[in-house]
Amino acid sequence: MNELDALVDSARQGFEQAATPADLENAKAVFLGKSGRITELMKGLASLSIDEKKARGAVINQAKQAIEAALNARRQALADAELDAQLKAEALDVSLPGRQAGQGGLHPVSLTLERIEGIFGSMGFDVAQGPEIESDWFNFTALNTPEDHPARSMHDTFYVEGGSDKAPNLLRTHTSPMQIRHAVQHVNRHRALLDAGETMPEIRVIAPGRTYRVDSDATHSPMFHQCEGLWIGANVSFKDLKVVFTDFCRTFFESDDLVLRFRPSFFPFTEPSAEIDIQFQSGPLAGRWLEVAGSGQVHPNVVRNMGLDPEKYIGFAFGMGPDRLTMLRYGVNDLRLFFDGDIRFLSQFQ
Ligand code: 2NL
Repeated sequence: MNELDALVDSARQGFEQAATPADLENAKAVFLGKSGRITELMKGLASLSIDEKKARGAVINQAKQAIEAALNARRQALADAELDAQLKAEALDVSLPGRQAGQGGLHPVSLTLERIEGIFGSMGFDVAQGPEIESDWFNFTALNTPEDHPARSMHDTFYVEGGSDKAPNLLRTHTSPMQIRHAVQHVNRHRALLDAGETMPEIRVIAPGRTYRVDSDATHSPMFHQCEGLWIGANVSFKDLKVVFTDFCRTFFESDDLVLRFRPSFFPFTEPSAEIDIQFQSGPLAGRWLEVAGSGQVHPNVVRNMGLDPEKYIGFAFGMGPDRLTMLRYGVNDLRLFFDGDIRFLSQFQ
């Protein structure tokens, strides 16, 4: 074997032994690099005659081409091996069924709130939403709640830091404060009419949302939902409240023969006041009286705090618990299920 064949052989072996692309580039340098073996042989041509240069040069070139071919073959082999390894590591079974993108949905209590808003909306009620951190004035004082009322104690209400007489400093215990805010805005918007001694358009609004009380067991959660309603006008009566609330309950529970009972009660913000009970005539809850809301004629002091003359304007209000309505509608017996966030429970409402 001549000297050049031996060189090509040794290059092939060197390339074959290179296990990685980096090894291969190092091996290449030995033969084809600036001071590699082929380059050295080319330099040796300088001392030869023209004819010898031609003959020897052609042979060296052949060897160089053979080495380059071997290099390219090995490069390709290493690249193929790398791709093979990658494909093995990332093996996909394309025959498996695809994974569905998880589909979200509304929380059962949100479904109830949407139902309530839809029903009252169709009866001409606005939907008012507002702050969950409230001031003492909007949450208690404006609602005729005495300074020494137990609801105002730390025992029942979550107070937050930074409060002053005017600054918001408690988590609202009901959504009534939002109704006061809405009523005051309404009155201000119609100030000119009122000043001219004319009658303003009626206030018809519901206030759904989160509320907070220091309370926690199977039927009470420190965060719960409330939806209050307010109807104020020059010519509204308890009859209107009864009609509207009866219609609401029958639509909400999809039960035309559902019966309502207004039972005398007491709230600081209404006088007279009534608890509202419902009775199903069929189904699993038939025959039992179930308490669903509180209601009453808005107390004159509260009407005055809205900026209205209680001699001219009369109002009716109600408050209900959407969490409890959701439990009744779906037959859920533990309120805490709504707030545990267990997907096995929540997905049943989709
Ligand atoms: C209950 C009691 C009630 C009201 C809420 C109300 C709101 C304003 C003025 C007067 Cl702005 N009253 N709200 C009235 C009576 C009862 O709710 O047991 N809720 C679950």
